Amino acid sequence: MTVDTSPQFKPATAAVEPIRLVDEGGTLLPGAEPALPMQKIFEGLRLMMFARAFDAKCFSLQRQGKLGTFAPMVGQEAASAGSALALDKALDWIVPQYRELPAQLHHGHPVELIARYRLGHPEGGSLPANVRVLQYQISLAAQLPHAVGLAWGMKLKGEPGVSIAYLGDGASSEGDFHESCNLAGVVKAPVIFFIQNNQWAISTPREMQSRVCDLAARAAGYGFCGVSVDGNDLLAVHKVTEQARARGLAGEGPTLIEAHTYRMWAHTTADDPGRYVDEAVTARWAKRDPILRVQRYLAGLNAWSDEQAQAWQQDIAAEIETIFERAMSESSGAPEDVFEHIFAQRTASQERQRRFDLGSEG
Ligand SMILES: Cc1ncc(C[n+]2csc(CCOP(=O)(O)OP(=O)(O)O)c2C)c(N)n1
Ligand SMILES: [Mg+2]
Repeated sequence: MTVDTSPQFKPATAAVEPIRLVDEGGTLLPGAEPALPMQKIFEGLRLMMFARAFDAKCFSLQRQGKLGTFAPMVGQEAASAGSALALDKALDWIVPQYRELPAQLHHGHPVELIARYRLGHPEGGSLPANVRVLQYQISLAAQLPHAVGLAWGMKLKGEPGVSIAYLGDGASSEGDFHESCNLAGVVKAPVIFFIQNNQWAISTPREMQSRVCDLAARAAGYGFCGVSVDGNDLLAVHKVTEQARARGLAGEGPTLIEAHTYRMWAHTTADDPGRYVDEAVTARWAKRDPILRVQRYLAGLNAWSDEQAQAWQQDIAAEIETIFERAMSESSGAPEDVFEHIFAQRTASQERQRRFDLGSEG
């Protein structure tokens, strides 16, 4: 039997070049029009530099045994910061996975609480009521139905806002992702699914995640737009997210953004990427560093210098030292405190566990 090649048998789409405005050397590409004013570019740069230094500090503390396991986002700063810059803190919701430090900070998640969360202080799990950020989601893709619900709710109430749900390339293989996309498409929820394709799901590479040429192509299966962007280009990420937001507000429903980026460090502090990552690939991505790219772009406009970079770094380091000094001088609470934050009324089983924890039951 011959293979039917008629157009009704739709072929898989071919990969498209991700949208990019600024190249690796910091040069604006011909015809590219950045939509970010200078003051916002500086804001984005500061956010990215701060987040990288914050992760470096946490990494050092973790290695000293003073801080728990965490997922560094080094290398992915532009994807996170660029998207957050396109949002409105008062109207939009951020629904993170666990690698969105710059976006959380920009949207008003207090840095003091993030430090406490990483140090294991129970109070780090709280958020001020007016901050439109949900807590971290470790269970992959479980945040996505919530993001759709938030967006659909805003639409039903006639509120002018969108929700943006971050997820990884690995999380895009979960059932929750597909169910969320389907429902969001059907009800035209103003939600942005933002895939941070950092090429890895722990040690599973992107190629093992899906046969589609690019993850953005999946949107077509749910009846909405998908777009690929250079995730290490702050200006491009901002631009596509701004577009996605505008589409949502205009009643066009969801958008799927795939930001091509790279996880430069370990999956978490408990991982050893040396066992599965090719150093040559990491070195190639290092040349596409998102922070250097913005700095080079600004330097090309005579708006940035090495001295300025040094001054900012010192300033940021001092700020981070103060945050951790203060947080580490506080009590992180007693181990049994965890039982205070589950149910209003402890169950018999929790009560038994608590007594065991206190050493009064063997
Ligand atoms: C439902 C579920 N299955 C498995 C895991 C274990 N796990 C934690 S992170 C991770 C990889 C996630 O990869 P990706 O979504 O690409 O995000 P990244 O860590 O690369 O940012 C896995 C499999 C989990 N947390 N939740
Ligand atoms: Mg990943």
